[in-house]
Order: sequence, then structure tokens, then C-alpha cells
Amino acid sequence: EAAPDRYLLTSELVSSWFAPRPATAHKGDFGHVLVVGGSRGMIGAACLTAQAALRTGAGLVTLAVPRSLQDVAAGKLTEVMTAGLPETPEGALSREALPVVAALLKKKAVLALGPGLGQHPETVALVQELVRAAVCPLVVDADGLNAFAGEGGLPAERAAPLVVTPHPGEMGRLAGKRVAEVETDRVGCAAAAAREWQAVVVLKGARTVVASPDGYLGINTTGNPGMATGGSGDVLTGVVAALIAQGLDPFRAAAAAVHLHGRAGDLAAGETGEMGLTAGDICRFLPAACREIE
Ligand code: NPW
Ligand code: AMP
Ligand code: MG
Repeated sequence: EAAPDRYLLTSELVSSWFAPRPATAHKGDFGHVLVVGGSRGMIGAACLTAQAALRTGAGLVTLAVPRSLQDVAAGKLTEVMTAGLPETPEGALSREALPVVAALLKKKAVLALGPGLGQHPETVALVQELVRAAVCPLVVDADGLNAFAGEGGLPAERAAPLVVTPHPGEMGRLAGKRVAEVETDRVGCAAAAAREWQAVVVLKGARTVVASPDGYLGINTTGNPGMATGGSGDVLTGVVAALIAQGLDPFRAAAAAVHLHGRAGDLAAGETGEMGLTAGDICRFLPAACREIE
């Protein structure tokens, strides 16, 4: 029998965390998400995160990418605002982006950091400073996590709440474990990391585990192996950020996000099947998944 602090993330449970939108609502009520990601060669990751945030109901989304890639991002995303950040000659974010990001963070509800950033040393330094200093809630994924691989995990001393979304490979690098070790005790590994890093930890993969620093656990029930495709995780990052922007606490935001993301993947697979499913298809079915619980 499940302990009272351990939840199976059913549709019924997740929908109980949502209320209908007031008839007089305006976009300011649903939060402004800032996505910082992308580098030359991986701009699509950051675009997927931003698009997913909009498709999950964020009021406004701004995507900040290396300066030379801003127009590419803007060309792909009609409803998303864009910003260009200082970059290295290779087209990765440079340390000089820090004050620019700090200025962009004013009036933002949440920062989604990491998809497609790459691992240039300048970018790694920028990410490390941002995670410690940011004063709004953070969702850190992908290369945002890899920036801490040599640090033995995420810093518990921070100014703001943190949600991290590692896949087993990223978790292994952060926790100093082999992937096989992570996979043999997914719940234990996520719970220990959540306590140690004082963060909500989303350990991805079939039956994603969500763990909070105070010991709450959620196990996801949605999703399918068609979602094992490039960019799936980048979509999830945007979903978590959108739900934080709409006022859910970090644990519920992460738990509802994995549910909706998996459900969107299941609805998408109903149309495309598993083999040909893309991350963009998951994004396209996010509204239908939201509709089931809103
Ligand atoms: P192997 O080799 O399979 O045995 P990485 P990434 C290991 C961006 N993207 N699930 C695996 O082991 C991301 O946002 C850009 C997953 C391998 O060694 C990041 O910024 C796209 N991995 C960047 O690329 C679309 C598992 O982990 C390593 C695993 C790198 O992200 C694609 C993979 O991790 C992508 O999202 C498991 N269950 N078990 C774009 N369109 O712009 C073991 N591994 O090296 O961090 O690579 O996840 O692709
Ligand atoms: P990433 O590796 O960062 O692109 O993340 C992959 C995403 O797809 C995560 O949200 C995983 O939980 C999901 N995913 C991958 N494989 C499966 C699977 N076999 N069953 C359910 N979800 C999966
Ligand atoms: Mg990923």
C-alpha cells in the first residue's frame, strides 16, 4: 500500500489541482516565462521549450538565445517574443549574458534554463552563476544540468525554488553514478537528490519519478516509448515552466507537467503511431491533454 506522501499521478489527482480560468482573466494572470537556451546547432531545443510553454497556457513567453540566432528563433515562433544575448564566436552564450538575463528576469514568473545551450566553458560559468543567484523559480534541464556535472550536483544554497528534469544519463553524471545504478533504484535516487539539492527532482524515462525536498513522491502513469525521440525532454521543460507561471507550487507543477506531457505523447501516438512520433507532435497535442484536466 502506498504511503500518504507517495502519489500515483492519475488524471483525477492532477485535475484536482486546476481551476477553470475566470471569465475576466487576462494574459498577465497566467505568468510570463523566460526561456534561456540554444546555441549554434541546437536552436530547435530552445524553440520547443518556448512553444511547449505557450501550448500549456503560459500568458507570455520570451525566448532568449545567442544573438546570432535570434532571428532564426523569431522566424520559427510567431507568438513567442525573442531576445538576443552576448555569445562566443562559436555561437554559445557567453558570461557577458549574465546582466542581460538579469534584466530580462524582471517581471518574469519563472526561468527555464538549459535546452540546447551546449557545454562551452563560458556557458557553463554563466549557468552556474544564474542558478545560484536567480530570484525567480527555475526549471533547469539538459545542458543547464550538465553545467553542474563536475560539481557533484546542484547547489542547495540558492535564492529561489528549483525544479530539475534529468534523464538517467544526466542524473548519473550529477550524482556520480552509472546509468544502471540510477535505473535500479529510480525512486531512491530521485528522493536522495531532491533532499541533497533542496530541489524538486524529475527523473525522466518510462514511469517518470517526481521527488520533492520534503519527501513527497509522484510516479507518472502516462507516456509511451514513441517519446524516446530527440527534443521530447525539451518540451517537458516548457510544460513545467508554464505550470509554475500559472501558480502551481514547484512539486505540483512538475508532477502535473509529466502527466500532461505523457498524455500529449499518448494522444500524439494515437495519430502518428510510436515510430514516427516527433517532439513537435507532443507539443501539438499539449492543448488536447490540457483540455482533459482543465
Ligand atoms: P548512450 O550513449 O545512449 O548509452 P546527453 P542529450 C545517456 C539538446 N537537444 N535517456 C546516453 O547514453 C538538449 O537540449 C537538442 C537518455 C548518452 O550518453 C541538450 O542541450 C535538440 N539518455 C543537448 O542536446 C534535440 C540516456 O545520456 C547521454 C539514458 C544534449 O542532450 C535533441 C545522452 O545525454 C536534444 O534534446 C536515458 N534513459 N540512459 C535540437 N533539436 O536542438 C543513458 N543515457 O549527452 O546530455 O545528450 O540528451 O541529447
Ligand atoms: P530527453 O531525454 O531529455 O529528451 O527526455 C525524454 C522524454 O521522453 C522524457 O520526458 C521521458 O520521460 C520521455 N520518454 C522517453 N522514453 C520514454 C518511454 N519509454 N516511456 C515513457 N516516456 C518516455
Ligand atoms: Mg533532454
